[in-house]
Amino acid sequence: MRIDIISVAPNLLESPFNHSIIKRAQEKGLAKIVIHDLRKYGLGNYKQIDDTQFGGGAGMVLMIEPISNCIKDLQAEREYDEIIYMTPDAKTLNQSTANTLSLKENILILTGHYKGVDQRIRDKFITKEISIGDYVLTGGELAAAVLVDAVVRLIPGVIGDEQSALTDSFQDNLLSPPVYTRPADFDGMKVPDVLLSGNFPKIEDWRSEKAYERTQQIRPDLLDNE
Ligand code: 6GU
Repeated sequence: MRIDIISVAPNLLESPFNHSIIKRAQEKGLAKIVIHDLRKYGLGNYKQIDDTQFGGGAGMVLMIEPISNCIKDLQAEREYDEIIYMTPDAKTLNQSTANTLSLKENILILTGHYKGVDQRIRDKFITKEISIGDYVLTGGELAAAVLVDAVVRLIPGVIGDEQSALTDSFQDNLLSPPVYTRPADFDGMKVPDVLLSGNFPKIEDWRSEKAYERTQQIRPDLLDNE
């Protein structure tokens, strides 16, 4: 999968993709993440990329020309399955969206800043808008990093243990059950007997039950959506 990201703060995006699983995914050739600095497409000597909004109001808006030119340059190289705009005024990311995106070939992500981008960019180019939660960040870069991490780890071969991505929290709209490792007894705090029993069908039943209990307690809304 190839992921292009257009950003006004490209250095915010370098570090998250140069570690651990996402780094290895790129080394294995399973994912290629390319960051594009919108400033290079800025207008005039000052490389202007934002301007005040029509109608008045606080905050700058990213202008249409630099973004449009940047997207068109990228589209000349390849066809994108999705052009995604990261913005708090959108539907929130969930596991189902991450699963769907992990099957795509080419994705382009546009990250906003300030008051966001000129609405005409959204109308003309954007095929999907994503927020990562009900709070406001200073820019879409960290949100894009979250999205890319959630998507790339689902690409087959990225996570060694194939089973592991499938048993994540949310994969079945349930939170994960509790997990334990050695020692089996720490100062009298014991690991549940069933996990030491070697009875795997029984262990699976226990895990399902705990996952359901935890979801009921912490995120009952996930059960309502079924
Ligand atoms: Cl995608 N962008 C910004 N700026 N803030 C957010 C967000 C995105 N998602 C949640 N908050």
